[in-house]
Amino acid sequence: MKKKPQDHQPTKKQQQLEDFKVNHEGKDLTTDQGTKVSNTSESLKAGQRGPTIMEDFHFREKVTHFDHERIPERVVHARGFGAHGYFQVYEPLTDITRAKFLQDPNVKTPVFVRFSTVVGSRGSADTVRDVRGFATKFYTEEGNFDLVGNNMPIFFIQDAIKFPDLVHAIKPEPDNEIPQASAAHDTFWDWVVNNQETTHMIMWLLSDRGIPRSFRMMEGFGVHTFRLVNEQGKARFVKFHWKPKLGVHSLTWDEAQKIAGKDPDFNRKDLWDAINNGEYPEFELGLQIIEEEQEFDFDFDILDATKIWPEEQVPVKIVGKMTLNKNQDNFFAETEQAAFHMGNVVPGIDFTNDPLLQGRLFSYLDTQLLRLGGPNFHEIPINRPIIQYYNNQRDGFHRMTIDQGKVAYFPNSIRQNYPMPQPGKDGGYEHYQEKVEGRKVRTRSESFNDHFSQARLFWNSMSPAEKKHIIKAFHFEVGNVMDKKIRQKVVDLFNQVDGNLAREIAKGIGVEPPTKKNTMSITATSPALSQENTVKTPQTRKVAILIDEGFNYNEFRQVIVGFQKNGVHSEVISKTLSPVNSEEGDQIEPQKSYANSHSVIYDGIYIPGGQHVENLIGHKEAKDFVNDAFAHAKPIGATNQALDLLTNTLVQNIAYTNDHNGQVYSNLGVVTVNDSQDLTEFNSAFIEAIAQHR
Ligand code: HDE
Repeated sequence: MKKKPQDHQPTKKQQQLEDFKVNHEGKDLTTDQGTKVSNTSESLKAGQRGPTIMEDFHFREKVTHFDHERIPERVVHARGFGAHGYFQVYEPLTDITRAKFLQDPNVKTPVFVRFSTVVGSRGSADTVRDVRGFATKFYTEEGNFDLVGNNMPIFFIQDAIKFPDLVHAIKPEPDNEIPQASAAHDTFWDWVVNNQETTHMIMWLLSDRGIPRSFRMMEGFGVHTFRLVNEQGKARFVKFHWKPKLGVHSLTWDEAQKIAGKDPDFNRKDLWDAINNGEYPEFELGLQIIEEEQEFDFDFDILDATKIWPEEQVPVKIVGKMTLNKNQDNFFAETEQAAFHMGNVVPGIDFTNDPLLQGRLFSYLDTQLLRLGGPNFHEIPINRPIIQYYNNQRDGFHRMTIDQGKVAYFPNSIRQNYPMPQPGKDGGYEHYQEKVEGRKVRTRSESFNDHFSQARLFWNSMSPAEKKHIIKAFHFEVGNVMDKKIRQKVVDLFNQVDGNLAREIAKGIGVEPPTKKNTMSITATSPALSQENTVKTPQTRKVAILIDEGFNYNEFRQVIVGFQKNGVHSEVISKTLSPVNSEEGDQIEPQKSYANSHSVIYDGIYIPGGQHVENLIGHKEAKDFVNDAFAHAKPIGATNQALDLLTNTLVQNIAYTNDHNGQVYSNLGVVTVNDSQDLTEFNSAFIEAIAQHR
């Protein structure tokens, strides 16, 4: 996981950004005009106790700037976090696209990625149940290409004209602006029962995908069907995927809710820390490709954004890898001012008639004109391409470039028509010449009408644990709906997905089970949909180690070494932050105390043996740590005397606490050993449990 030093080489984009950076270290304070300031803590007054006077240019500048320092937050995806990196293709993709950045495995294309939640405001918590945005800007030698995706492969609606309705329904209700960052309220579920096309997306949203453990452990999807076009002009349909090298992992709902209070920045901090630690998040780019001739070979319409292309039917071809290797320097300048747009494409990548995509092609530029204050936001450092752009667009708020000469029109003879459009063979973007013909109609294709088959496929593909989580999520989300009629309609709607699902939902929300249970016996599954089949690794997991006066240092040290070998992080937690003495006399300074940590922040816990265990047994917080970790099915490790702590917690019936004779015992993620000073075997069993996560 640790990267070699050459990975720190700044990309071309990172070098470009250097020109805009300002280092304030050791500098004199000046006004925005460069005049040195003598006092910035007292305003200029007429007499010591008199009024502040207009003449105080420094006061006016300082306060005016402050008064104007907020910009509108994004209307959706307001809360986000970005990082820099690069992308490299594994093999030339010449056969399928002419896009230059997909031709040469030696080329590192700079990227900036912004992960986000959708519904909450900028200050909302990271771990709410929601879709996550996964937007990538590739700064290619042919201009910027933005892949503006989500962590779920489908969407709520089929036509972009419904987007304002959807968002009004899911955002806080307009009379009292409640609830924040949540779909668990009447207007959203009223929307759902009146829009059957949303059914499939609800299955994803209420699954574990809605509460990712980490941005580093989510898949990303372009959602829409795009086109790739090669040099010969041959086009194919494509869907874009990002596959995280660490696998796809989630929190539990109880954890997610508690983390929202304990550490609302949980996901952004996780990304920031991983990059700072040199554990660069990696995502492989995958393509699903359908030949034009096969457009109608499927039992779904490939232009319908509420449908996946099951991976077992259309395999995902892995074509390259993105590595995020640098944190931003300034959140506002980079993450907040980043502007993504599907319309930012390069030759070789093209659109289809997906009606959701078509609408998005309008919306992003439009909203950014307002959010970033005019038509020149492409000049903001984070948004600039790495190549110079030339055209006759001029003026507008905050124009930065000084465009020389009198000509700002085309055609012209004064400058021999320059800057000059170029034909496709010389790199000009030429839209794919798809044949389109039809009457002007406000209708939807009948091929978009099946709203339940894939929702059922998703349900059928879940493991028993994943199904349980979905049912519980329904109980929480729909249980918060006041209007009983809406709750009843939810049950009736999901009866069309699966009769048992509907019955289970009904049980928790005080309404009748479906009158006529759906007994449809379609059992097709898609294993790729279940997170149980994902990559499992201990790398970058974070374990809490509980210690008190008189812990056993020898055991502590052996486990730490085991962690380090396997890329597992740990934090030592005790009553206070004061140094703690081991039995052997070694001193350890805890990183956290019970007052400022909680088991939900960690992926597992370990308790070494030693006399300290008696103290731990007396600490409610230490027992809470164990009980909570157990309730969340996290790995718990305990060695020698520490088993006595477990017998004082909910773990008592799971942990094998007697007569170990030095044998390691592992049961439901609880790993113990007694009578053993050599923890080699314990370490491998505990690391394995950490890799399994739950
Ligand atoms: Fe967005 N979406 N969206 N969206 N979207 C925005 O653009 C919109 C949709 C996505 O990190 C907005 O600059 C419409 C699908 C991401 O800055 C806005 C429709 C997918 C981000 C907008 C959709 C997305 C946005 C708000 C229905 C996944 C954050 C601020 C057709 C493929 C990008 C902004 C970032 C942001 C409109 C549906 C992903 C209003 C009209 C489907 C990741 O323009």
